[in-house]
Amino acid sequence: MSERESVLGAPAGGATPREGTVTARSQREYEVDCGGVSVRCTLRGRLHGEGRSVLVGDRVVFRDVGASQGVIEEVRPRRNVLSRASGGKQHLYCANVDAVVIVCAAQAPPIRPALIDRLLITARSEGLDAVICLNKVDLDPEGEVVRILRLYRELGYEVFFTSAVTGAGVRELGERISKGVSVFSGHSGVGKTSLLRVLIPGFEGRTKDVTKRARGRHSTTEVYVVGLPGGGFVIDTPGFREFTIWGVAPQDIGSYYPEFLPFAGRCRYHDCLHYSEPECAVRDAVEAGHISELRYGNYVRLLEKHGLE
Ligand SMILES: Nc1nc2c(ncn2[C@@H]2O[C@H](COP(=O)(O)OP(=O)(O)OP(=O)(O)O)[C@@H](O)[C@H]2O)c(=O)[nH]1
Ligand SMILES: [Mg+2]
Ligand SMILES: [Zn+2]
Repeated sequence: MSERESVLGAPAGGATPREGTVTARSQREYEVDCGGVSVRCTLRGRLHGEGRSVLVGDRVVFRDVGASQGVIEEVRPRRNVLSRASGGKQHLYCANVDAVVIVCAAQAPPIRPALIDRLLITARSEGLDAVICLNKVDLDPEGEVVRILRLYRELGYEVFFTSAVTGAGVRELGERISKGVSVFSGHSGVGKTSLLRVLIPGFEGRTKDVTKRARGRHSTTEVYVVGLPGGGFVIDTPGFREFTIWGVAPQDIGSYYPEFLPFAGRCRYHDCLHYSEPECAVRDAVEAGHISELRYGNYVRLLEKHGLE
């Protein structure tokens, strides 16, 4: 049965289970899109009991319990799931996505290259495309941050330079994400929702005034999906304060640094962590200027934080 048929065919107050996609999630409620119609759902007690989480992007089976109201009974197997760690706990935040757009700002808030690396590793470890978007280039078009992001581009990463204020680069970004589902990920205040406002005419974004915490800024407070006019869907997320990678073994971190690969095979130890081992070809390459100190420094920071006990 197609989604459309299921919408039209469901009896009022419906006993027939239907399937849809979770498009938003607040404290206790989920919005489920079923053939273009939005249904507000709660979670069946049993799923609560099993500690099963329902994420934006999940395909779910739900049962109608009233006008535009339903109860989620089952979560379909996921293609992938994005998670991060903070406070030593894993937080899942969306499922079934195709690409992660790592949004950072040329200025305000300051860039943290190690964070970009963490997000790149998280995306790649889930087999997802990763795209970097340096926003607010209007504030500092030729500054240090732009130079750092050019380095990432030289390393083969896809980097877009955008401004939600002047509109520069936003069309190119929109074209890149016009297929599948992308998630905008990055610190609070880098301009994720502002970029969506440029990409989607008339779109306001789901924000709340967080007067106390953020001096009247309109921070995104929930994860939700929105469609782009040229095709594709974007998941907007609340900016995070802390993002730690989860589920990547220390000895694997180096494999996410493509510039290490030509040298890593020449280290004395085949399981070299390129940290303090003797005759490490990667460290030699950093000293010789073949690998950027910035990237190697990020690597060491990740290793020290996640790997070395
Ligand atoms: N100069 C400049 N300011 C921008 C740009 N994009 C966003 N801003 C401003 O930066 C601030 C934060 O923008 P938001 O879009 O709310 O940032 P966000 O990433 O969605 O933040 P959270 O929802 O808290 O995660 C707002 O005051 C925007 O007007 C830009 O390209 N240039
Ligand atoms: Mg936002
Ligand atoms: Zn080494």
